[in-house]
Amino acid sequence: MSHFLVHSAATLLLQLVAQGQLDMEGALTARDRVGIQDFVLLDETTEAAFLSNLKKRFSKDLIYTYIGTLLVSVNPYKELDIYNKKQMDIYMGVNFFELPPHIYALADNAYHTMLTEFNNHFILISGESGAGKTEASKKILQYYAVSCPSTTLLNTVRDKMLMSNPVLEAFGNAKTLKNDNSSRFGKYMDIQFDGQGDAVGGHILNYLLEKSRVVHQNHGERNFHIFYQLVEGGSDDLLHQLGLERGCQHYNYLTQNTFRNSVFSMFIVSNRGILLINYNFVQHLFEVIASVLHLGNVRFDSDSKGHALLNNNTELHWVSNLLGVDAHRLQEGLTFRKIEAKKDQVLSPFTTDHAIYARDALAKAIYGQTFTWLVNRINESMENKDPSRKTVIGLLDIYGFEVFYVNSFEQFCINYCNEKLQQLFIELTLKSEQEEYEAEGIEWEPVQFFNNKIICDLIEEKHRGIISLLDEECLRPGDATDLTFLERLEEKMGNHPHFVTHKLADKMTRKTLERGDFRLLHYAGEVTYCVVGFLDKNNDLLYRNIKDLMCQSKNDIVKECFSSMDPDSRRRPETVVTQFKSSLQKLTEILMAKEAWYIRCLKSNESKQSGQFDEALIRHQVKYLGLMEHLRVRRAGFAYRRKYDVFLKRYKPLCPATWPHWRGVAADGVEVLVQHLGYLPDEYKMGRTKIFIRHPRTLFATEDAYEKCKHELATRIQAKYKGY
Ligand code: AD9
Ligand code: MG
Repeated sequence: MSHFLVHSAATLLLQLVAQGQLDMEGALTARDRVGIQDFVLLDETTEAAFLSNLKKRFSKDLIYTYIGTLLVSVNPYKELDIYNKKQMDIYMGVNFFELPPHIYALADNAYHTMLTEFNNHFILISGESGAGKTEASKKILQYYAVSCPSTTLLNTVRDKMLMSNPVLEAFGNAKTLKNDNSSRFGKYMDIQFDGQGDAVGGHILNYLLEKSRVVHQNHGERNFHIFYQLVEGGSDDLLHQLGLERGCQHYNYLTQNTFRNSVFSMFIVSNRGILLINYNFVQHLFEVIASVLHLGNVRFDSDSKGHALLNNNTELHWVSNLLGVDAHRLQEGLTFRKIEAKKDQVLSPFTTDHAIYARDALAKAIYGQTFTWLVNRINESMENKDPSRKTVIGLLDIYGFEVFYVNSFEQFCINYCNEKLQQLFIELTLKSEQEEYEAEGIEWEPVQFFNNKIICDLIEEKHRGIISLLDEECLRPGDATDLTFLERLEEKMGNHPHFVTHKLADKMTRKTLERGDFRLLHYAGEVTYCVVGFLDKNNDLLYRNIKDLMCQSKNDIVKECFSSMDPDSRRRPETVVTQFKSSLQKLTEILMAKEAWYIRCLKSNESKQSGQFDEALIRHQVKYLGLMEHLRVRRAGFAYRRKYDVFLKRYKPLCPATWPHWRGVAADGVEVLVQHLGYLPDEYKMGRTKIFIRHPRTLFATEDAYEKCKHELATRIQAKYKGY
């Protein structure tokens, strides 16, 4: 072992002692008590050993464990005293394996790699609904906000980044059966840093908000938090102004009346002038939220011909007041459809069902558009004013895989998105890792893994996948319905190993399926989807007369949102799922161009209880997340690799033969260098273009030596100049 490693191991031991993680009796005692902090060091790579280690650590509130540089996190469902300034200071600038695993360590290492290599990174946080992704992304953001160097000017950018979280959570999160604070939109946030490592800006991309929640929630679930925050937490004056009564029971769109802690702070903060959105807009934002609630209370009766009639005018007038649109035209828009026949316009009356549909479509459109508007304003406020020299760390926090009793179009989109992220993970780790060894001529025993590409293809393949068939049905004039869509699916997908329909269900899985259902065997488990509503939700149509009316709104937000929807365009807009598919495609491209870090979040139990380690549930997640395969690849493989010239350029001062110049081939220089550093034959391999280093600790030791050498060099130069 090189002396660098000895130094590193000693540092590690001392730090563990200081942290109370290790007593002086030595490493073995600690190992027995707190388990192994990197699965790569486990004696055996069986699932049982893996779970037992995870469980042991969980019972000691040690929720983080590494697999190499990947961080596994188990949701503790209780506040742990490990997220504070003191902990942040401990982890700042320290090598990955020198301290117990922590999300701060991962954040810090991504940050320092970015600074030293001046390249872009992203942190992929994945796991099923309620596993802890959003909490993880918040911890990382806090870490950067608190621990990066700062100037007063830049503090405001930081405050804005931090504040964007509660604001977007208020509008985009809701209670579901899986998670009391479930993300109902996908979020990718770039944190931009300048060359000194100061956070100088941020940018958010948002993905498909589950806006159907505005008008309907399943039993036991709730609408978006913001509605409750307004009707429960708004001042008397404000509620009076908006025509709202205190209490959710007054609103049809708000079914449950338990009130979660308020994050009403955005408005207070904007009052103090720090933040996010111009104060004038805050009032408009309240009006939008209130108008949606009033819309939900608009009711219809039917006349003798079965046509819809407004039940009473009060709610409608509130909507028209708050949105600043003509009440008569609004009423017309909700009860008639405008049909253009040649040059004439004919009003065709709605049935009550149709009127309810139009009303709900408007509520969803207003809310959905406003959400995007909000993201845009937040982006403006966080914009980096000098983008000349910047690198980024991207944080991806998307809705997790979910299975409910009834699963609809929304779950289909969410689970599809999770398939894509799993595919990305496989591409970037298991697959490309093994391909790289092959390309570099490194001897390698291949590790088998399940590649979910087959499911991604089933869903998204051009002309043949589920999405294409759904779009075809949506565009087909005439008698297309949810059930004809299902028939098409049965016809085209019947034989696919990951697709089960009513007809095949008994035979294949021995579980029956209802007539209107189809089942997908996702990477993370089976999900039965009910096709009802698929076509409508995918079309997401809003009648033109309503759209036109909203463009004339006196509420600046609504006006801006609807005008940008291009109401005059005769072109049919892309369907929801196709837009989603291309946004995920773009996301994949954004991510593929960056260096990846992974956090795999595990849900400890289904009942949101602290201290409960549901072994079967966790085993299932460990399996489908591919953690065992990842571990096997990691153990057999190499944690670190760099092109010869890059490696040599950085570390050549450590060896007299390579410093200051190496005249020969870079690979030979690297060989001389690592020999000098005392690398053992088993610790590294020389590939065709790169050096591969098995354990990060070897590299860290080299890096320590480099820092020391740099310091000595600087001191020598200083001393030399002092002499003059
Ligand atoms: V979803 O896919 O958006 O439905 P997430 O985002 O994976 O889901 P979330 O981060 O919201 O889950 O975590 C769910 C709940 O678990 C939180 O509201 C906390 O109560 C709890 N949690 C998660 N992580 C931690 C943690 N590190 N410490 C304490 C935690 N509690
Ligand atoms: Mg979340």
